[in-house]
Amino acid sequence: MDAYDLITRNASEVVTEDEVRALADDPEGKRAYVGYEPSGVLHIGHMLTANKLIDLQAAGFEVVVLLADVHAYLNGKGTFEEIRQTAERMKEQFIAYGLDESQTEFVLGSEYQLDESYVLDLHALELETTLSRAERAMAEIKSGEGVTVAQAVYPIMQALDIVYLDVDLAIGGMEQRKVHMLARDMLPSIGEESPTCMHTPLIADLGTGIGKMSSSAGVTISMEDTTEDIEDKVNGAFCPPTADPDPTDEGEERENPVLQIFEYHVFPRFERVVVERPEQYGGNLDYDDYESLAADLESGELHPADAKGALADYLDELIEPGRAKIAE
Ligand code: IYR
Repeated sequence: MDAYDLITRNASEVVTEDEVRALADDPEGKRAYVGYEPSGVLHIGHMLTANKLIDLQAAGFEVVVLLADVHAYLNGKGTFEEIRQTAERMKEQFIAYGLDESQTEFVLGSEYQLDESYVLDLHALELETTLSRAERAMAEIKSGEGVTVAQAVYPIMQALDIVYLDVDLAIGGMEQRKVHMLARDMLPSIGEESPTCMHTPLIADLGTGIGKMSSSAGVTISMEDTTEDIEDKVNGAFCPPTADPDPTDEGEERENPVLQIFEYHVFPRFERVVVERPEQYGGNLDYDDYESLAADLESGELHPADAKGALADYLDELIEPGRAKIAE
């Protein structure tokens, strides 16, 4: 796989392709980052962007993980003290998950976001950005009802982070795209460059395949789950024996979250996937890419129950080091 393909594999959106190609051509010394509001425990959503950081490290990028404590505070996630304690735990879990500590720079937002120059640049950007633009950027991020001034400041700070962390590439899930578009449009107004961005897909709700999996609603998978929890959750997942499920009666689109987790979590981290089956049901199946597994599920060669059994085993292996860290 060439550097561009590795950097962009499994991305939903690359802004822009030409800009990322230029980075891929000369990755030496290039920096990429993801920011996370510290939250109790690492879950499958964090793990998806972390997979992308692991790809970027493999391609030669320097990787920055922003533990966005001030952002979490502005989004009503607790006191500074609570949030910072959570950030420390989260950092350990990221390392346990597979981010190479020697190649990853972990930064707490408050280390630089309270500096005078940052605050003055923030105010300059506030002058240029309309309230409605900031509010729109937050549609998929804000927690709770209503919009506070804090939530309007949030995306402007996120834009400024790209400048202050001196990164060449900003990564986030698709829910971050409007913040990144704001950054692309508005940073030039304070004399900074438009940043290059890349967005990872959102995984559908495990139980229904509708909407996106989230830690606040529905079923998610996290590093706190036991092996049995994972088996139960995966067994209960929506997984029709076709790669292109029909919409619901209400016309809502349904994804197959079991296939999505194979595609975005399992195949990027394992060279091959073995689905164990008793001889009487045809024996083991062995896959070295996602497409052949998806094709077998669609054709009926691979039964959803067998796919789920394998998925639970591989997920458990990915989660085990982080789970051990939590138990310490
Ligand atoms: N908005 C993110 C957290 C975040 C991301 C970046 I990239 C920042 O520079 C700052 C905060 C979230 O929703 O978790």
